[in-house]
Amino acid sequence: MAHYFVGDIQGCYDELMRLLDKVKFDPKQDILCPVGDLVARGPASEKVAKLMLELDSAVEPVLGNHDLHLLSIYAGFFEPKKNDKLKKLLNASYLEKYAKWLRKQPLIRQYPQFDIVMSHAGMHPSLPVSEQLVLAAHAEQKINSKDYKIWLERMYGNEPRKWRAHLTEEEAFRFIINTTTRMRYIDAEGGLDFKCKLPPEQAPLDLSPWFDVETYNPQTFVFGHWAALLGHTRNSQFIGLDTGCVWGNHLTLYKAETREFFIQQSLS
Ligand SMILES: [Mn+2]
Repeated sequence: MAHYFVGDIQGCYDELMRLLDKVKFDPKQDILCPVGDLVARGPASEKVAKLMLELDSAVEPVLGNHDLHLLSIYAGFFEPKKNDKLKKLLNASYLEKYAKWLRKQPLIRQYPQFDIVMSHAGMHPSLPVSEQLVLAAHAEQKINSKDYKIWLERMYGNEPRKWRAHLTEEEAFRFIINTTTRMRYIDAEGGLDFKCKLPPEQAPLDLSPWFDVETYNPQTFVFGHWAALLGHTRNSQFIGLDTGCVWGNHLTLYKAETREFFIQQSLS
């Protein structure tokens, strides 16, 4: 049995299949742990979604911003963006089943046997992981509840930038969603920044990648979301798996048992 963490798939079905072949992935024994953003910009989101449903208990994803946005499109709040290639998925017979499945997925997963914490964008450096897990559990309940559409509508927005005690329920919800699915940089005041998507060497000096801010959380963090990093965090405590397959770079798989990386060049 092995655990394979994989970067942002974004509808890159063929590349994912090549990687699963390469490692001889066996759904009866192995677990695939995608870091979120399963669908959207790549050529075959509908095939990736179908595969996720077929893998069933052999797949353990976390939610990414594109996964949450897909739920908002499904709920009727938005039309797909021009560069989202979601048409086939939105017309698929299994769309309802997929949306239901997606709503059951968490924002954060822990793998204590490897001392790994996984979320799509990362974990806030200034809050204990245990507190973020509590906030995430509340948010996950809302997304999986009957009232999920109300909460999806409340999800959009950049405030509050900073955690503080006595946030309202809605503020706490947005804070943990933004932290775990959208965060890249933290500004000089400790607030989340959502504007800058540049790699760290090109970023303004008052911004730090979240993984460069000093933290007392000792775990290894597995994340995706930030294609411009191409996996380079310069710190083995932080494993960045988004290597921009959908932008013509490559898809990265990480086998936790052996700490091996496998890559597949983009086929498009
Ligand atoms: Mn993302």
